[in-house]
Amino acid sequence: MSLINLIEFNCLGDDRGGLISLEQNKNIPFDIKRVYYILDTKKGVARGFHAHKDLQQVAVCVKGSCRFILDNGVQRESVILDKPNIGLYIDSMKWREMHDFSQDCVLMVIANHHYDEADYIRNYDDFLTVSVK
Ligand code: T46
Repeated sequence: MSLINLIEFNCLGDDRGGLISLEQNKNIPFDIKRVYYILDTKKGVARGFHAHKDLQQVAVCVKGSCRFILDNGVQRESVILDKPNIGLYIDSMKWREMHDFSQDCVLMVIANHHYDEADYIRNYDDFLTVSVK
């Protein structure tokens, strides 16, 4: 089974321009507790390199592009996000890395929990120990 789960959002735009609406438990498959966005990422910088014990997220590249790697400890897959109407669903216990940010990239992430550093697994060997059982 693929690790890459993409959600396509309806485009509600008209001749005035674009509009996309995100709603909890409708096109976002969980209760929304937090939204953050990553922008102005410096050239050549990669981010992520962690997993979450208990966090679901949907990542949307609302402007520009970046490449996600998702890894469950056995499989590793890559996807380019470059459309504001496409969300990448990221389940808990998936190692994630973000690479190849375009200069104009604005990556918005919707999460089902508040920020909690204790939920992060930031060491890949620790991740493998708990994920591959
Ligand atoms: C993820 C990927 C896709 C906060 O204080 N609150 C927040 O909501 C977030 C997301 C981060 N922070 C702090 C924690 C660190 O001191 O901001 C700093 C940078 O966070 P981090 O290095 O974890 O950022 P990324 O880009 O590596 O990862 C982020 C999310 O943290 C993570 O949950 O799945 O984006």
